[in-house]
Amino acid sequence: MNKLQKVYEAAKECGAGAFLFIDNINRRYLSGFNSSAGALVVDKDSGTLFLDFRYYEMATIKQSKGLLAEGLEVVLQEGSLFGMVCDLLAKKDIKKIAVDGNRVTAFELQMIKEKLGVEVEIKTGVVEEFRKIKTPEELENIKRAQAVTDAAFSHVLGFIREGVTENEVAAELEYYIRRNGCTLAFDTICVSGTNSSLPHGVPSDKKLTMNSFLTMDFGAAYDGYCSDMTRTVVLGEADDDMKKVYNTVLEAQERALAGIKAGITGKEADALARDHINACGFEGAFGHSLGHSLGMEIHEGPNFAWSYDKPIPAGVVMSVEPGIYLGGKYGVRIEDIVYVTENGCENLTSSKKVLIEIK
Ligand SMILES: [Mn+2]
Repeated sequence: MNKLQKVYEAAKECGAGAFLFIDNINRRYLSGFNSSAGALVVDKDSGTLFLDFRYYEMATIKQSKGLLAEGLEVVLQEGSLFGMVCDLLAKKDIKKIAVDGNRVTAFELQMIKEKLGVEVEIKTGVVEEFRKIKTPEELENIKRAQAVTDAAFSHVLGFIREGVTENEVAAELEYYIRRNGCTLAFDTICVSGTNSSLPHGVPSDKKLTMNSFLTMDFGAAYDGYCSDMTRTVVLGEADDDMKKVYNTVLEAQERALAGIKAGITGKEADALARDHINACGFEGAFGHSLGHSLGMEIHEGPNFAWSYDKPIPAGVVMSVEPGIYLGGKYGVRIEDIVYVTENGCENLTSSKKVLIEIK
């Protein structure tokens, strides 16, 4: 059964004749076409993708190359989008539709109900459930994105020096990613010295100073698929306390990487890293969860978190990112992404993790 058929089955389960998608992410995932506007109606026959003039020609070109979902009908939007969806539903005698409640605003839901004049069933998480398990093609896109991310890190090591600002380091990473055929998966985090204790700190005009940490959390996206990576390096030399913090984070990550495989719960995976950090005297300093899934979005489910007590299936891509944050002092985070398999996990990140001191 293909993606569209699976979505129709979910609609049928609640007595609906079609599933309507107006959000960009799930519409792209199901149709294979990326646009900032449009509607996808999935019914028993297949899918109908309504696109306006800005996207229609591009979609027909992609379809002629076999790059869109099989059996998809691409229709040029003339007049109102909801008016055209309404006509299609009437033509197919569909009186009830399903809509993803997580993916429409309250206003859009009101419009859908008013303009389409059909019964609306709110379903959530149907497509997100399919998206958890990556196909070989999706995994390949993530690997390509991560390869560019790793290369950006190697590149930026030659750029980091005393007096350069956090903003300049972030820009250098982002420029490299763009020049190498990718877009940004999320806003780059680049924090130095005392700012590095802020897990999601924003880069500033602060100049890098000697003998302090610099944490960079960044990622490229290739053909809509995200990568994610964090490295903390030292400009100059690390003192013994800094080395202890760094090595504790690294050991915690290695323990987690060694234990992750299909069937482990999110809570168990999180504990592999957290217990070590706590045992080394840093209780309370690892203030976020171990990791998240990623794909078309940078944060997807499932999670490696104390609050996620369900088993992690094979076929998901997850981040593994322990950290220690000492407020007012500094912080360290090390993040790789892995593909979870039956017997373990494949690390998709290739950058080395031994503490780098840039002299
Ligand atoms: Mn992450």
